[in-house]
Amino acid sequence: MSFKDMESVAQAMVAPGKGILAADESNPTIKKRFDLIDTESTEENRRTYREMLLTAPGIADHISGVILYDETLRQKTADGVPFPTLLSGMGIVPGIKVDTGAKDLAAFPGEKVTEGLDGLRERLAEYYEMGARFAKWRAVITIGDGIPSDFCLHANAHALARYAALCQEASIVPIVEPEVLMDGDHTLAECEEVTNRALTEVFAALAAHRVHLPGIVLKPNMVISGTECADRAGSREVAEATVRCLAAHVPADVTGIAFLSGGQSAEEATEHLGIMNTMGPHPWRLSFSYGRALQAPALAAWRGKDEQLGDGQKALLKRARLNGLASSGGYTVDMESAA
Ligand code: 5MM
Repeated sequence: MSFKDMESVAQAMVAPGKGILAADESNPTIKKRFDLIDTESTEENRRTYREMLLTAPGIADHISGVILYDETLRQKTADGVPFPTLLSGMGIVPGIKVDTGAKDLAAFPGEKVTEGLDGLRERLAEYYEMGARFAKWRAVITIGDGIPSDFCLHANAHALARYAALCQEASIVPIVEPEVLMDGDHTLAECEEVTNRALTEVFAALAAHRVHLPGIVLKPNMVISGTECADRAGSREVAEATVRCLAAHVPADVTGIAFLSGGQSAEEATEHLGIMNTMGPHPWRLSFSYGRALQAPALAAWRGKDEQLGDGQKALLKRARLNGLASSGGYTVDMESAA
C-alpha cells in the first residue's frame, strides 16, 4: 500500500458522521468490565459480547473502524464469519491493538512505558494478512507529584514513533495514542500543561522517525480536570482548552484526531466532542475512538444475558449515532432524551 492508500484509510477512519469503536480490551481489562456485570470472562463470552457489538444493525452508519484485540481478530461469528471479514464486508476498517501494555518505567517510580516493539514487524505482517488496515499503540502518562518526568514523556514518544514507522512500512495506518490520564486531583490547567509537553515530544519523535503525518490518526486525551479535582472545569472550558492545545501542536497535515474518552461519562464525552465541532473550522477532522463511552451503556444493557443481546445493541447504536452527530457538529444535549 502506498502513502496515498494509507491516507485514504486514515480519511475513512475519521469520515464525517462516523468514528472508531475501541473494542481492544486485553483479557485482564475485559475481565474487569465483565466483573461489573457479574459475567464470567470466558473466551466464548468475550466472543459473544464482541459479536453483539459488531453485528448491531446499522452500526456501519456511524462506525468507521473497530480496534480489535488479538484474540478477537482470530475469532468468528456464530455463523463462522471471521470478525475482520465481517467488518470489511460492511465497509468498516478492521484495526488491531499491537502494544503489549504499559509497564513500570525502571528507576522512575509511578511512571509507565508502553512495550511491544520486539517482533512487531513480523506481527504487523501477519495482521495485514488477516485483514487489519490500522493499528493502535497507547502510551500512558500519569499526572502526580513531580510527574510526568521529561524522560517518561520522551521514552513514550520514542516508542510511539518507532511503532508508527513500522506500521507505515507494513502499509498499516498507526493510531498514535498518548493518553494523559484523568486519574488524580489535577486541574484543567495542569492537564493542559502536561498534554502540551506530551504532544511536543510526540510530534518531534514522529518527525525524527520520518512518519508520514497524513497517514496517521492521533488519539489524544481531551484537556480536562482530574476525576478528583475539587473544582472541575465545565464543558465549554474543556472544549476550548482541548482545541487550543491541539492547534498549538498538531500539524495541519495530520488527517484526523479521534479522541479517547478516558473515564468521562458517555454523555460528557459526546458533549465535549460536539462543542469542539461547532468551534471550527479546524485543519483536521475531530472525531472519536471511544472504548468505555461507547461500550459502558451496552455492557449495562446486556449484562451477559442472551435475551438482552438486542438491548445491548440498541444501547451501543444510540451512543454511536449521537457521537456520529457530534463528530459533524450536529449534536445537541437535548438529543439524549429524544433518542
Ligand atoms: C478499550 O480499551 C483499550 C484497551 O486497554 P488495555 O490495553 O488496558 O486493555 C484502551 O486502550 C482504549 O482503546 C483507549 O483508552 C480508549 O478507550 P476509552 O475507554 O478511554 O475511550
